[in-house]
Amino acid sequence: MIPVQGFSGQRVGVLGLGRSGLATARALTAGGATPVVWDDSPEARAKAEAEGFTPEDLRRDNVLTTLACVVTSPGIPHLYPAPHPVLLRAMQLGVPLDNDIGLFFRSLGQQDWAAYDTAPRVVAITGSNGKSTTTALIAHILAESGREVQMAGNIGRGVLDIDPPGDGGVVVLELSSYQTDLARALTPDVAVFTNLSPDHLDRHHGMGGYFAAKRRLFAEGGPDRAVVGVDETEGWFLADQLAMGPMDDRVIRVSSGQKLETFGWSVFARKGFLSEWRKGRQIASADLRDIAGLPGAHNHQNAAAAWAAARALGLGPRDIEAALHSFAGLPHRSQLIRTLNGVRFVNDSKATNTDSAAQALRAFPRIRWIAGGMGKEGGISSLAPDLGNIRKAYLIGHSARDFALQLGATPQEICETMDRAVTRAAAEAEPGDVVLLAPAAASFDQYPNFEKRGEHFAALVAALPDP
Ligand code: UMA
Repeated sequence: MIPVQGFSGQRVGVLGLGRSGLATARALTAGGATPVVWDDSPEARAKAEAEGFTPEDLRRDNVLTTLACVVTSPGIPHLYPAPHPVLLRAMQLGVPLDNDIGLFFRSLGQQDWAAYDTAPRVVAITGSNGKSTTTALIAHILAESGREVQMAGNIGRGVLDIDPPGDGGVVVLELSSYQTDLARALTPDVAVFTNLSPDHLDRHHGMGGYFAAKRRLFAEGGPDRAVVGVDETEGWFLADQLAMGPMDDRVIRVSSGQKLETFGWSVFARKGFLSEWRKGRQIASADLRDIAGLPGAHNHQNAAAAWAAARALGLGPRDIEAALHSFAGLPHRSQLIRTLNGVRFVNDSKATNTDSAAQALRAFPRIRWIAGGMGKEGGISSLAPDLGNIRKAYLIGHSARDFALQLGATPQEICETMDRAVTRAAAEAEPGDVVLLAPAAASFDQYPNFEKRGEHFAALVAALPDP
């Protein structure tokens, strides 16, 4: 755990007692502060009490006015669509708001760093898509190169929960817009912006607010190096704002699809090949086409961003390339489960909407597509341009019949259940085919969440008889 500095002997409010809130309460205690905890859910309060924390009702002014700061959780709105009443009242009383990310950055530096040969460094990754894969890939590359590395943030572990990093250690943080929007300190050594597409717009009052929240990662203190995906206008703008000119190599521009040869530093992937350019010359390249854990152009964008971040940390191209090959991918995201008789079985259960299903459909040839579940508004009509690689669709769940109608001439079969879909797809697949679970729908009609859906698919595939 990272003991929180700067609040010793003071009372600090903690609103929300999930993963980030509980880690914050523990870290405040370790730093000598008194966490004053609250959650709107009685169950969450009971869990905190069982851990020895004493809930106090933060809705009361006479509690709020005793606090040096209120630390809130990312899932609790502080502005839009409406501020949580505790946060609004804290603002009206002039009590500063912060989150665990802000506390982390102000508390990370320790006395004993003076004795280290290499001070610990922090890489922070934000963006709409590919954050988790890019984060996990950077951590994997560092670990394969023998570096001490820890991963936290939106990827599932509260940032204050990690161990104090050792000599030369690297902390890799995935940060959501909820987290970057509020943190009072944001000082990574390397910051990565993957890409931008509409998401969480209700929390940010539209696209402008969403981009502004992400941009804060590059503004509050400024990273030494910025890795910026420039496949959208917002990325071009951010890179332009950060650099003194095109040859300023503090900014590493990254793309999937565009050639970027005229900048101080750039990394781009085109047609399956990654190139790194510096000051007008190509200095490294890698063939990404056969990397099983990183299929498709969207993963090549992730690979380019991770490559750039690892280079910014001083790693060599050959070490990075070797590590890309051993990256297994994250569960439920283009995850290769098994190859049987030349047929690949891929779990992309995280593809709960058409945007992410489209990326998966573009990433593979000859697809036997398992899709369906609780479809979103509009069904799969927007996928019409991406159906060309599908040999046949095996449709499951609530939306199976709607999807069937929208598929038109694409061969299809209504299977209802995952069991039947896997059995039918496996029976009909030929060597070179890919049986792809990319549902383009939520899982809630048949599963508690997308993870359980993916696990069920993986279990069924594992149980298919060997030839
Ligand atoms: N709560 C209230 N009042 C409210 C709303 C919530 O008291 O009005 C309480 C809930 O009762 C609950 C707690 O707040 O006890 C939950 O807080 P939270 O939703 O912020 O969840 P945490 O468990 O703290 O997890 C958070 C991130 N969650 C969100 O951003 C929604 C996790 O990201 C993150 O991994 C974790 O901190 C550790 O850093 C998850 C996520 O869904 C994966 N992220 C979103 C995404 O990826 O799209 C942004």
